[in-house]
Amino acid sequence: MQVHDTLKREETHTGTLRQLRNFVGNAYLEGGKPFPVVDPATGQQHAQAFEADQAIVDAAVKAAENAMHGEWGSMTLAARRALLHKVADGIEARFDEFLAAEIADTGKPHAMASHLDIPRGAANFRVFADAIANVPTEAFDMDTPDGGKAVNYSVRRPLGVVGVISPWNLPLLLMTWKVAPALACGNAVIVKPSEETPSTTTLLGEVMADAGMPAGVFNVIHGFGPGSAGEMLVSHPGVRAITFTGETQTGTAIMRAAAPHVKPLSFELGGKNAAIVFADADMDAAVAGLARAVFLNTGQVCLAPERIYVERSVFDRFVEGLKDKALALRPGLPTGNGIDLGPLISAEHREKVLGYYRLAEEEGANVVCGGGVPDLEGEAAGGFFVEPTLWTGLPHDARICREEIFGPCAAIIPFDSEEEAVSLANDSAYGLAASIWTGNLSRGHRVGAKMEVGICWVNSWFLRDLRTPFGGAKMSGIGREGGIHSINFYSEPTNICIKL
Ligand code: NAD
Ligand code: 6OD
Repeated sequence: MQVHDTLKREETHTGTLRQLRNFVGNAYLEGGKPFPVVDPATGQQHAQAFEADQAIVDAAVKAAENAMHGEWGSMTLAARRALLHKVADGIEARFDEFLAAEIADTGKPHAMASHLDIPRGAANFRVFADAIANVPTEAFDMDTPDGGKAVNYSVRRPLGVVGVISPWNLPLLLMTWKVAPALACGNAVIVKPSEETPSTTTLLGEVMADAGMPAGVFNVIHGFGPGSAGEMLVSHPGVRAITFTGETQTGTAIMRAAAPHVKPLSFELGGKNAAIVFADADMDAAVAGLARAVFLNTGQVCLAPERIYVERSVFDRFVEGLKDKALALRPGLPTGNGIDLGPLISAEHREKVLGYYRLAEEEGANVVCGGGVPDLEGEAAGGFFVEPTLWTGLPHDARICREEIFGPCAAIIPFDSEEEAVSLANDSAYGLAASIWTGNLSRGHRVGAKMEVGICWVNSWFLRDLRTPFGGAKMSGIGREGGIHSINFYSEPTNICIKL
């Protein structure tokens, strides 16, 4: 089946806009209430999506259930794996369309989207297509009370219809990170992408259909959270599990809505990540590595450090180095020459981040650099840009050091001993990621093992092996995904006990 009208442009009262329809049973549906999708680099609407109502959500659940009971449910593992590789091929074949769609929704610099977001979209499918082929089965033989024997083994079954709710910061990457293992395990999915970034998920519908994915295996519903498609998906009795990436507060709302049906939940939530820089670190590498960590994607990466603890003897040198990196960043339109700082996702999010910039000063921060809005010309003047910002002088209990900001900013705080650094880093309600910068790998190992987080990098950041467990401790999440951990969430074992 060839479906080629996803991103078709239509004249509307606001101009020529891409139309992002709900995708159910391998077809784009008419219906739903239109809402604008804005390019954050210019502040201009570039598309309109259609908010799914209850009838559309019900249709998506029905289509997904039918897929589970039909061809998809009885497909061989080899055929399923081949389809997932074809989906990866499809993303790669339409790389430029995915790139343009992701950039239009997020405003992120071209280099970042082309090196990270889109390649990871394809890689997620390949990795889980292969992972599912290598899952062991546990088996136990046992003595029975009558002196005989029995053998136990387990088979993995898919959960059924899985709801995938994804955020706006790395839209294709984070959505496929959940869709790929869910499909590898034989589930059907209904994806609710962020209302801010619906384009690449909608485009993926075409790729799925063109790859030969049976109708109803991959469905997309658009809309918002409370009282909209998100909540309808979570509370729908036909949806058997929810996998969610987003804010911690949203996670608690989803938990409440999922509770009546006791749905399994996998949550990747917010963070307030710490980095620790020891005096024995390669200082140039630490400065360069942390500049990338703090400012990549304009700080809108859940793993980004917003608290940097630096050993006192190298504090001033580190602060000067990071400040130079911040001042060298060039904000602007994604395709601009040498642009390496995109906008924040929305006017609303910029207000939130600027509110924290003001709060930092009220809490007594010394503003090392930034703190405001850059002066940009042309189309970018309408975009949601902020200056990269660094603070020193904040007390550890300041709200700036405790609450997730999700912007291109960090507080830099001195420490005097390894023990103190560990205790400061762990003193957080969150526990997603940490990074340690040291020339002493024994120390890296020792301190890493004490970090109360899901992932701790030593002398690096956001270096990903997709076979490893990924997730958050404390209020940063529930469960782990990646490799066998994803397979464990998206499938359920049944123990077969055979009396011999
Ligand atoms: P968000 O929680 O506002 O929205 C995420 C998704 O949830 C969106 O699709 C939204 O429409 C939906 N949603 C909102 N309320 C809902 C409800 N009541 N029921 C069902 N769905 C609902 O998050 P965001 O602003 O899109 O993303 C930024 C946040 O995500 C940050 O806190 C960041 O740390 C976190 N994040 C975490 C990870 C991780 O791996 N731990 C990765 C990326 C982002
Ligand atoms: O790399 C990944 O698999 C992943 N889930 C990254 C999350 C980034 C948060 O913004």
